[in-house]
Amino acid sequence: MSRKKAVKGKGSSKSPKASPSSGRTGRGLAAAAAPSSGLVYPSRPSISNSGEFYDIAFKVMLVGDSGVGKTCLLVRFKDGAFLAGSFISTVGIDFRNKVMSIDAVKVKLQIWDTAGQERFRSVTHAYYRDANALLLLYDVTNKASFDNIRAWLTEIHEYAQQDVVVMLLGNKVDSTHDRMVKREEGEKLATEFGVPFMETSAKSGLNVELAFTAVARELKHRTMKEPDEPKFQLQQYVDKEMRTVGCCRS
Ligand SMILES: Nc1nc2c(ncn2[C@@H]2O[C@H](COP(=O)(O)OP(=O)(O)OP(=O)(O)O)[C@@H](O)[C@H]2O)c(=O)[nH]1
Ligand SMILES: [Mg+2]
Repeated sequence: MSRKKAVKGKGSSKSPKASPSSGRTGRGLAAAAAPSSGLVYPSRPSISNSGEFYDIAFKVMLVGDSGVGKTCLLVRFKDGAFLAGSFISTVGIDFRNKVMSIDAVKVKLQIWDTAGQERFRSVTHAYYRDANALLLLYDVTNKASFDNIRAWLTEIHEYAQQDVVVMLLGNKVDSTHDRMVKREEGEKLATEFGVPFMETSAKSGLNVELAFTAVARELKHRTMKEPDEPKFQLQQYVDKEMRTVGCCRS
């Protein structure tokens, strides 16, 4: 299998679909590269300007209401840090790359961090169709963000590919005293829509790595699975990993 190099860092600003570039007040770039095809196939050589090699690549999008912790989740995963302090809303859309090793295969995740604010919705819609996976977040301390999950799922259904991997994440579980949404409620909703579910904390790091690893495994499995190999069970994998490491994996 040939290996390619990963493009490093943040999204470029050449997108024709970009949000207003004058408003760089948030953490994200106001404009980002236009979506291209979701997968990079092992046989096709690829260009890049960073040093990391990879075998396959996938696009993952973080979606959900403003303030649920999408940017913080990405920063935690990518840099192992938590963005404390005042909340700076993402403007438009931005991406970061991370190469993970899954069963000796280098899997590059190109992770798109979207703005949750309504005014950027038309920008983010354009990126759904190329996403291989969507991490849909709500904030366990914010009931409205949970109630809006149904609307988000409708939107995903409308704009994303039919076989997109969707995972529901209840974030901010470190805020135990402010919790407004029970774990069981999240599980119930996820079961209703047939999507895997887990609770996370970008602040403590709880389950952050696991969420991305599970999605990367699912995508890698779909692409490289042998015909007689059984289907990867994402929820089972997550449950098993959480049992193995206890409740508080970071
Ligand atoms: N306690 C706690 N706070 C968090 C966590 N994740 C994010 N926050 C806080 O929540 C606020 C919003 O986080 P962001 O990551 O910027 O939210 P977002 O979903 O990217 O918001 P938009 O960019 O507007 O869509 C910030 O003040 C963060 O510090 C978490 O896991 N626990
Ligand atoms: Mg953000």
